[in-house]
Amino acid sequence: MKAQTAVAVTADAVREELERRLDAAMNQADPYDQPLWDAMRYSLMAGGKRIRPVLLMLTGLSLGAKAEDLWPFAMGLEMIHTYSLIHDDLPAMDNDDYRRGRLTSHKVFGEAGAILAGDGLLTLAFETMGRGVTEQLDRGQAEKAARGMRCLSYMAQCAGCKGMVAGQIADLKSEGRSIGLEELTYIEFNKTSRLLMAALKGGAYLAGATDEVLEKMEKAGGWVGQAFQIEDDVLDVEGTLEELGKAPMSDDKAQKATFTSLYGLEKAKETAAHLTEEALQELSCLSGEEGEMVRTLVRSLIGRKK
Ligand code: GRG
Repeated sequence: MKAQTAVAVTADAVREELERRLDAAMNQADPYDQPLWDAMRYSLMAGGKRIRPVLLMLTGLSLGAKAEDLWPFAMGLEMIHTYSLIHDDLPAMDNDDYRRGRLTSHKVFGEAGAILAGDGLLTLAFETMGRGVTEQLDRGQAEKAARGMRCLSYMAQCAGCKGMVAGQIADLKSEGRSIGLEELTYIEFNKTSRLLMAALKGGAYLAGATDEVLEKMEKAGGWVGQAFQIEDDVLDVEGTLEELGKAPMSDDKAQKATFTSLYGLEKAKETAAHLTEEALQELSCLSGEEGEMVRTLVRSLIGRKK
């Protein structure tokens, strides 16, 4: 992919380049830690949709950032997302056997192997982003480094105990109980929206966007995440193991309340479409072909097959 030219990149080109960079990042093993890297690579390179890093790249480019300043954060975000999937699948959490069309990490590498693969990816994510910032400092790019630090700190907030981890504990504690819309919204906002907010607002931070744009990206990430989660719930009911790459009806099995179990499939689909429209309004401030690609990608999440 070209670093940045007058010609807009495509989402597929971003995805391809991301695969190449993630693959290269997995080649750091020493003889004694090879099993750790094997487990990290197994999950990271298993062909996820890469929605979050692609959104971060396209949002940042649309707002004027250079690709070279965005890559460490796009890679970091996908590493964080993959760690969360590995840990979510563990016997102590959702106890799932399939993910991304393969056996889950703990099925192949054992529980300790899967826990450490997740830990390795989470910490490598912050090492990668931190290295991006220090390289900017070494080049004397203090303003860019300040943007990078704002983005890094926001990523930690979205992923951690004020975001996805908080959503995960609330989710686990909700199992087997009947919960209302307020609690469900808290869970889904934190478990799912936070990393989409990290993608959209993260890209905007790196581009040095105004407070007004940052706020729009945060709101859009919230709406996209909630729509994405509702679609995930719909797929859990309507999809197959082959289509999803993971077992369907997992929420039912875990006795988890979802938007579909509370309101039914039709209302769920309608709500996801409405939330997507709300997001698209906020995203209308993104200019150029990359901005259009962000909106196209967000639209495509509705009615997806996996
Ligand atoms: C373990 C701290 C911790 C958090 C886990 C990611 C997660 C939180 C739970 C997974 C279960 C779930 C339904 C999460 C909602 C977000 C979601 C739909 C994740 C799957 O994301 P995709 O569809 O996956 O982008 P791919 O494989 O395409 O990357």
